[in-house]
Amino acid sequence: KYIDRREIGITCVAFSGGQPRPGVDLGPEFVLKAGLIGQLNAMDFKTILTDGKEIHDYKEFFPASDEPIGIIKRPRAVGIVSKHLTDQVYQHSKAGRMALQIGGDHSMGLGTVSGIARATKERFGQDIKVIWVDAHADINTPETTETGNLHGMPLSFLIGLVKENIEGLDWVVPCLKPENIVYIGLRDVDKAEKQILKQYNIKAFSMHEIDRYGIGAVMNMTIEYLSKGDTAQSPIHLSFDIDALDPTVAASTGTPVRGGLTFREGHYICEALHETGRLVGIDIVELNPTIGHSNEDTITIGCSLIRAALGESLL
Ligand code: 6HN
Ligand code: MN
Ligand code: MN
Ligand code: MN
Repeated sequence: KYIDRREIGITCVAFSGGQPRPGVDLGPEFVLKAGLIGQLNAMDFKTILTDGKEIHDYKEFFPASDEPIGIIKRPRAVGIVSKHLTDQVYQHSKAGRMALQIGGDHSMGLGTVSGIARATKERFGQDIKVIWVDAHADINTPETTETGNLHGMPLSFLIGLVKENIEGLDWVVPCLKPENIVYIGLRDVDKAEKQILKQYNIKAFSMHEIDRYGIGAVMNMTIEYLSKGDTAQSPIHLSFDIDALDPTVAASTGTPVRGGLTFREGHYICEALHETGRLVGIDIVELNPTIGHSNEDTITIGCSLIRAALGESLL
């Protein structure tokens, strides 16, 4: 009921500034070359490229110098990208389209969640719920980060943990409640992040829980958790970091961690979310085709995860 037409608004974010390794900005180009648009059209979706452009790098908006603030790297570039992305995603979502974002590093989650949250609040008066599928928790604050890489911090900004104004990022308005997040796939969480997860009682299914219960039960619990109370049927955004998958499955990513999701577990997550009928947005991020062996596999899997979340049937 949230998506009233078979239309997908696609924003390809060619950005790597939220982390140090070059190449993640090439993710979208490879995904398009792999034929994603044709695949979605074959599923009877009308695809609408943001501003009619295949790739967005937002470089014309970057400041000439972007000195670190404390240890935070490239705050202005990250801020500008996500500020534009917020408006682009908002436009699609507001028009009742599925918003699909391809990255690019995960700092872009700042923009995707902000845009979707604004649109769903306006359209339905409801708060957005977010499934963050990732090896990492991406919830460091500018105080707790050990690396200064903003792809490890978007959720702390989104839930309002960052009180100080950081130049370039001061536009971010907290738009996500901690109780409306569910993590799946965690296995490399920094000490300070663990404290934040505990303090705010954030729901998380780490690889340990996936091993214990199996992915079927984990998705049942996830959907049950997101279906309580007066926002029982509220819209859901999926932010899928490809590093949630095991590196033997998807090697082309910047911060791989052993012991991840299998090919099927990743797809099952997407299929189960599709079945809820509540998905309004999808991010697929951290595809870095310049890293790892057989990058074709990682890119192909990115495409098939997207199709799974859009309801490609297996039979
Ligand atoms: N990602 N926790 C580490 C950091 O730098 O804060 C890793 C972050 C990884 C971020 O994979 O999107
Ligand atoms: Mn991430
Ligand atoms: Mn990650
Ligand atoms: Mn770590």
